[in-house]
Amino acid sequence: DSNELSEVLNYVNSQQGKMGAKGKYFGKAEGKNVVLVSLESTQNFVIDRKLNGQEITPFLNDLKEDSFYFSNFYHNTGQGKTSDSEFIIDNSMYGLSRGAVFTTNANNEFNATPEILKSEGYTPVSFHGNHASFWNRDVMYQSLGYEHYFSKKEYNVTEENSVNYGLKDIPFFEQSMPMLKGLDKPYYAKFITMTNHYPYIVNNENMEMIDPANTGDGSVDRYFQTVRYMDESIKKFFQMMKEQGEYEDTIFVLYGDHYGISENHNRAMSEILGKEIRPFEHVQLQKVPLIIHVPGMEGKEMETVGGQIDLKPTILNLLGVEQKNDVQFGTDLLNKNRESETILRDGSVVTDKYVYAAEQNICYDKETGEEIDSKSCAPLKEEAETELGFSDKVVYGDLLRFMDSEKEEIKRKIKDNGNGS
Ligand code: GP9
Ligand code: MN
Repeated sequence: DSNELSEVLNYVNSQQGKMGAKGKYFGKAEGKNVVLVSLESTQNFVIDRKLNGQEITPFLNDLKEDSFYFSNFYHNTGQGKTSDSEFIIDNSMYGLSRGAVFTTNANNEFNATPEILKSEGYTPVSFHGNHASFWNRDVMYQSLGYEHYFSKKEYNVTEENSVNYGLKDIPFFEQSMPMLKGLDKPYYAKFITMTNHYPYIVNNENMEMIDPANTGDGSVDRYFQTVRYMDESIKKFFQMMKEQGEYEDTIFVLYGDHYGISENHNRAMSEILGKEIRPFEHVQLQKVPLIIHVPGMEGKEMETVGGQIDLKPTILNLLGVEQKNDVQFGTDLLNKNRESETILRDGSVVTDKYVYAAEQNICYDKETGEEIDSKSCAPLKEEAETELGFSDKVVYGDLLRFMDSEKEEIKRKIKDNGNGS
């Protein structure tokens, strides 16, 4: 009920309150278009790495030099995979411990970024070359406030230009361009790539821009080729954005949606990384790239520990949009007062000092990777349980439907206090 919502609001407001004033980047990208690019299954270990002497992500490696590049950024997803990443990013709330919010709670009341930006005059849309109903997106997108979903039926998808789940990333971006050009500005446009998806199928020479790895684990070996292909597609996308005159007025947020290589491939991965994969390394492998490009702003590596949960407040702050009494579990990644920390969906926690691996209940020193006394991580474990619990309560109880009456109540209290009563 609405009492439960007040409890959650008290919690999130006290978390946000610790940060103090708006950061110095508030409003720095006011009125700009926002382009989100979901990098399918892309883990951060590919960034700046070479395989057989060749870069795996040459374009992203370059792009990050004149962007904010977050080198300690994690996905917070669970079983809902891509859909969880979308949910987390647009709402700054966690996915569920089981199943996918997109399928189980699509008719809830939300206060998502697309809806907020629509009331600021933005056109919020999503582009993705799969069937509209996959992950129940066609239904959920309406609840999140997307104005249009450019899905498979709006693309020309042939056997020739497809692989795995469907339309390959290069034709996907090529065909999306005229649709993007047709939108009213400013837009909030999400592009969900798809080619770099398990089992990483390579069906054509033009996907062999680098040689595969040779661990003998086929999907790990091909992963580098499909990541390389995706990187090329993003390079082409940026070229087209420049040619079409969209680039200068747009901020780009590129992020990995979730891990690509599961624990079942630890043997091959330890060969690639040249070390044993303990729970510490497993948690570190949940790092995904985050590159935020704001035209005209200088590049900077940001070491703050964060996750997808932080993107909503980060984007809204850059755009200069006030967010009072919103249920957000994340904080603005560009605010230097934020706590350097993120909570993974399995209850693991990463801070600038510690890595807590929940499943095995082991505490590590983040810097050295050494196992340390579990007491150091005990408060983190508790915090994760509290926060994930609050988020679950909001989703299961559909608590945001009480937001309007809660806001009235808050206004009334302020007014009463003002009257000295
Ligand atoms: C499907 C694509 C992949 O449309 O987003 O979904 P995933 O399996 O990664 O959740
Ligand atoms: Mn995915």
